[in-house]
Amino acid sequence: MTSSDAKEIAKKEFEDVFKTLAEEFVNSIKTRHFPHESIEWIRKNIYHNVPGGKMNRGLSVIDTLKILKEGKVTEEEIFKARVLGWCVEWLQAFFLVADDIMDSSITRRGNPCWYKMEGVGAIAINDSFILESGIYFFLKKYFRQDHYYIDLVDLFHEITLETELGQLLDLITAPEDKVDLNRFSMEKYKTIVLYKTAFYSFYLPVALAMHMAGIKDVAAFQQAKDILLPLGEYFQIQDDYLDCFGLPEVIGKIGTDIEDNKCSWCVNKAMTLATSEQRKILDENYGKKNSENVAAVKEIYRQLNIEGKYKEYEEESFVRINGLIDKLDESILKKEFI
Ligand code: DMA
Ligand code: MG
Ligand code: MG
Ligand code: MG
Repeated sequence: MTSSDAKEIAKKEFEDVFKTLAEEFVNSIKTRHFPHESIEWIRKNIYHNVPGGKMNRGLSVIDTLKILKEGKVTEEEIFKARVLGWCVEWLQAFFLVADDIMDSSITRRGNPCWYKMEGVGAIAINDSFILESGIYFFLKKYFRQDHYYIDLVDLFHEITLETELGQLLDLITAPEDKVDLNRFSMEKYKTIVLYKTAFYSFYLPVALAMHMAGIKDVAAFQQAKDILLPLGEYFQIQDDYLDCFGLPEVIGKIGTDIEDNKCSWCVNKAMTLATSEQRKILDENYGKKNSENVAAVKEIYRQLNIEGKYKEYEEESFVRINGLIDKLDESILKKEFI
């Protein structure tokens, strides 16, 4: 069996748990004797928004647990790691439903955004809250007896706040009515992506597995952050690059960062390279919901070879992050298992 076959099997086994969890959540609403149409609404919300992504976040809980326990994991532990993986995916769904409203996005994972679905609209705001509640329903159902239950609850709360703070900064740095590129800087950009993406996408899945493995040493959690947060920054820079240069058929979503006046890596990079004439064109065209303005911004990106600069950044990050991994003090984790 090749490693890609093994990956496909792991993915399939993870996906199989989704339906069980979705039905458990829906059934718990049924026991409240809620009207049939509300039960069906919730089911549709869940099936539209939770599955269908790359599932990297969810899968990394299981991978991390297997590595930490050096393969000595029971079927029950694997199942519980899958439940935690789905909790991360539900958290992601909760954020994305709201993010698409706030970013005026059109498609997600190749489908219309949930708020764009017929009859949904602003109800999507409450639907996003319901998805968040799913996390705590599953934590209680599967982990309430475990000594680390409160650590899991606390971690989800903490990471949720961090992500919300990142989303706040992302949004107030991109006001719809006042385009002012002077608000942007690489430094501000890094704060936004650390909070809105890196904590929940990279640190959270690993930290959950660490709690399951019984790790208590704060130094070990800090060490995980030291590697995973830079990885998260790299991931969001890639997301920003793809927003502008990726094909919607491939990335499953239509980019809106230029129209939305977002403090994206692309515009920050362009600002560091632009001549005063090019900067003027950026000032005049950025943050406008008109295809001619967007095309003018993309033309400046082409002139400045932002695609090439991204490729350079990618190579540089690969070396830098590998350097961080090589420098890891392995004794911190080993101490936990002696
Ligand atoms: C995503 O930022 C952050 C969260 C918390 C969902 P984004 O708006 O760049 O994401 P996407 O490109 O997927 O809409
Ligand atoms: Mg978005
Ligand atoms: Mg956003
Ligand atoms: Mg994006």
